Amino acid sequence: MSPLGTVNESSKLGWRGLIEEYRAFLPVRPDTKVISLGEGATPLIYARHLSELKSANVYLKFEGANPTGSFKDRGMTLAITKAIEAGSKAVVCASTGNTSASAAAYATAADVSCIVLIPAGYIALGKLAQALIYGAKVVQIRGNFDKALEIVRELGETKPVTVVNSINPYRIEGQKTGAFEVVDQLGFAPDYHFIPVGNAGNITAYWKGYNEYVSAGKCDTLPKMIGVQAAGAAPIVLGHPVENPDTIATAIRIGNPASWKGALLAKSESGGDIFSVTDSEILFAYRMLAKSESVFCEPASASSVAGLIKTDITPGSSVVCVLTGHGLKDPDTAISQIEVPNAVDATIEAISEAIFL
Ligand code: AN7
Repeated sequence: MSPLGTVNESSKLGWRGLIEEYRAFLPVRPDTKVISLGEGATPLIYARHLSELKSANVYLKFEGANPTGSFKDRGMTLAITKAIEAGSKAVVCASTGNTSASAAAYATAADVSCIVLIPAGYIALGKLAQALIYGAKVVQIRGNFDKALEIVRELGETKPVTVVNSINPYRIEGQKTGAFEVVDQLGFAPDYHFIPVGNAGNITAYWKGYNEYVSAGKCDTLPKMIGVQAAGAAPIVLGHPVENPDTIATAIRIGNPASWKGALLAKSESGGDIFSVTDSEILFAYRMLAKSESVFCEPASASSVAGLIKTDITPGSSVVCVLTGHGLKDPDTAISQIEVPNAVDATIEAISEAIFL
């Protein structure tokens, strides 16, 4: 049997988790005890309808396929691995949901305790269920994510706990492997990289990853980084913090991003852009992705595609949109977007009538 927090060699047909696969690019020593749940190696799906719509080759990096259903697992495997190496016994994070689910799972894999602060009433149901069932100490606060992160920063300075939000640099280091995978899967870097922006850690991480892969000779070009915020939570677009951010995409309901500067650098150095999309544009992309591309992601994730739909891109370009989290995280939003059919009698007649045969 494998020891706690390690992945059997045969996991994912030989994939050993992203730390082992990208060891040379990550701050681990030969004797570092790696805490992994087999994260990474997520599908890069060719989006045939979007490709036709934009006269381009559009790919979806489906991060919902990670062990806890979001890209956060990329950063968390390394953040928890390094916390354990440093002798930490407890980790803490603020979260709009996905970070808490991931931190809870990896903390359990490492046998350390996990405390999460979440904004009461603004966490998708699946994420709350995850954090609790993985065994985290969940504190719901009367306040938003920005307030929770402020308190977590203070806890990190005053209590014996390791902060595992993306202000922890190991989170960014782990997440940059998303860019490595895109290049390894495509064989080159795309022309455009669309990505949702909340706390701005992921756009910072992908830009770092692409740059490191160019330096290592793994690809020759860099993509234009296109960050997409929700219109009601778009501090970077507006150029100032947003006191009361609001959007249906609760994952990116963030008014004062920690990696603000990293996002602006990614935009300016890559010749990209950061702009916003409305909730109805997000929901349109969300439904379209499921119905036309067979990919069910959460609303925040669909903002990358909502951004692509609005953008004029050069025909023939290659485009990657990161879909950051799984659609099952947020069943309430899914149900609100569809009509759930009533039950009918279990007879051929009643069923035929229901399906208009
Ligand atoms: C699905 O879980 O901030 O710009 O606390 O869950 O790196 O913050 C989540 C963010 C995009 C934004 N898509 O990424 C949290 C949290 C999904 C997310 C983002 C988040 P960043």
